[in-house]
Amino acid sequence: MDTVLARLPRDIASPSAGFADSLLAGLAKTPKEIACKYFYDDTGSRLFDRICELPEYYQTRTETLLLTRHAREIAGLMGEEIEIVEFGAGSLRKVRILLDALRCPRAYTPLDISGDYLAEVVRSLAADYPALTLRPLVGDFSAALDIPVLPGSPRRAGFFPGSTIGNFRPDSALSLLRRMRAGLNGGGLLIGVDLVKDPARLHAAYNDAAGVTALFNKNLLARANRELGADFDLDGFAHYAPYNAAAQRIEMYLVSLKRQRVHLKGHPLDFAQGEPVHTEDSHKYTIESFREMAARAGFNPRAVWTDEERLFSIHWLESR
Ligand code: AVI
Repeated sequence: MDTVLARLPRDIASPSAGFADSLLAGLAKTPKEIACKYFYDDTGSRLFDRICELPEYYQTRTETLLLTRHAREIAGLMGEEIEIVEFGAGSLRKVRILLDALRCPRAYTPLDISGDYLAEVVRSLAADYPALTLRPLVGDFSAALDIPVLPGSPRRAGFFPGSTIGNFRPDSALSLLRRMRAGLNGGGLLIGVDLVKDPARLHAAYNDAAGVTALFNKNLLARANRELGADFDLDGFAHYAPYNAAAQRIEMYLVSLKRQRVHLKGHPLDFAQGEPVHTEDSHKYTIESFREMAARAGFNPRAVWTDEERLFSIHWLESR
């Protein structure tokens, strides 16, 4: 089956145009920054899939275990004849656990920023679930959530796994949850949230021995070279990912190893030796602090599942 990819109505601009403008604006700031949503071109999405399989990256394994363990209970809470809307869908692996447990889901709407990657993974899902209505949407779910309603207006259930909520600052996470609630038209949200834990464990997860996270981080620069003709020297920057215990988040940076000038779309960009470029935050929550934020966003936290080591949590939030 050939699946047609539609774009979210408010996200029709070329992703590369957005990348160039955002990069120039972010690198003109002090301190410099690059928005983390630009990690996910085709190469970055594949690198992220490799991160999910790393021994140090406990998140994916633990969330998959929790989904598998509690799939029937989750399916019961979600109900029948629903449309699953997945935000930042990625590899579409985890949703298969839900699809297998749900009785007669009406449709599945995965949203992702990486169109090429989405097209590929949707093709293989369509082959495995031939009876399911699939409606892939390309777009930035953090900016636009006006998802067109399907014929018959099936009840929606949101799915936001992977603790991607942690990549938003708490105030932005709160407004994103509010927008999701509005976009779900009264339906609930199943969301994965990484938990506060031993800093050494967190540090290892973002500083893996095989160096895949470093490649993922540097892909921002490689992508600028590929797509925008920039001349970043990838060996001139180092991956740096400390845990900020006071803010309960991993912070990711690319640190310039020397004084250097880079060219981007005719603009010279200067980096001092040791200058950091902030590329990502990954906030960690306690079960209680996340439930409190969800309640402030207008959800009723109805159920939560966690593992024996309390590494990761999955929450079912009902719309109030
Ligand atoms: C997608 N997101 C939840 C990942 C995280 O853990 O914050 C992105 C990531 N960054 C480095 N490793 C993984």
